[in-house]
Amino acid sequence: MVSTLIYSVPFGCSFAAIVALEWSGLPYRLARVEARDPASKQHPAFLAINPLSQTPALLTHPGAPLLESMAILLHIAARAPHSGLGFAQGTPACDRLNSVLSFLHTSFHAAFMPAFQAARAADGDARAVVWREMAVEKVNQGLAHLERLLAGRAWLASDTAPTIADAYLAATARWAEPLRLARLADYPHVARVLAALEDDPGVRFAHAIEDGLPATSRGGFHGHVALDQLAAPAS
Ligand SMILES: N[C@@H](CCC(=O)N[C@@H](CS)C(=O)NCC(=O)O)C(=O)O
Repeated sequence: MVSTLIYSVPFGCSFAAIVALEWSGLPYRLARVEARDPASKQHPAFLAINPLSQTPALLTHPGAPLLESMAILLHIAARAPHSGLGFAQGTPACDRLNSVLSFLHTSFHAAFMPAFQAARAADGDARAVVWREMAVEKVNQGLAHLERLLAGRAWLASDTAPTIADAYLAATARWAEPLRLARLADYPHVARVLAALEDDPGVRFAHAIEDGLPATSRGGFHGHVALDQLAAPAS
């Protein structure tokens, strides 16, 4: 079954799911949401799939939406059991993966939200200063924790190959410098892993997709689908 991932630009955390799909070798299509274009972000077919208007959303089958990054990444890993993207539940490796993923999602991703809020604030909105201060503190705390997790390890949850946790790290840590929240050079283990990820064909593919450039898939990508063509969820 060819699944369809709805991703958004610019800089969506849905980047992680593109990378994971590419690493998995599973067949998939992509549907693009332009987050700064209301016609795209509020497209009725997208809202029918996710009324929150958030990405990622994965149609595992036509009309069968799966929402939330964690659920989507774990679904991809489970559907590609020999990819090394995830591990069997209940094993120590899976416990570490689940723990790292939860941290990345509930603490690290969340740490950036006040900075995005500040970036959208009207000129002169005094709250923006406070929001940015919150983001600087929390993002640096998050990077310091990731630095500890990565000391002496090749990847966040594996020593042999990247997992879905590294895909999510690539999607989120890239926000720190453009938003001027932290310097990655202060976190050498994080910087090392991010540099390795930037060199990875799946990550390069996801960047090319986001940037609208020709993208070379390892084979799973079956092209884009227009939002109009998305199947409505079965009621
Ligand atoms: N809990 C959701 C949050 C996803 C999320 O925040 N996505 C952002 C892009 S990084 C988005 O779609 N934001 C648009 C909005 O909230 O209106 C998940 O983890 O999938």
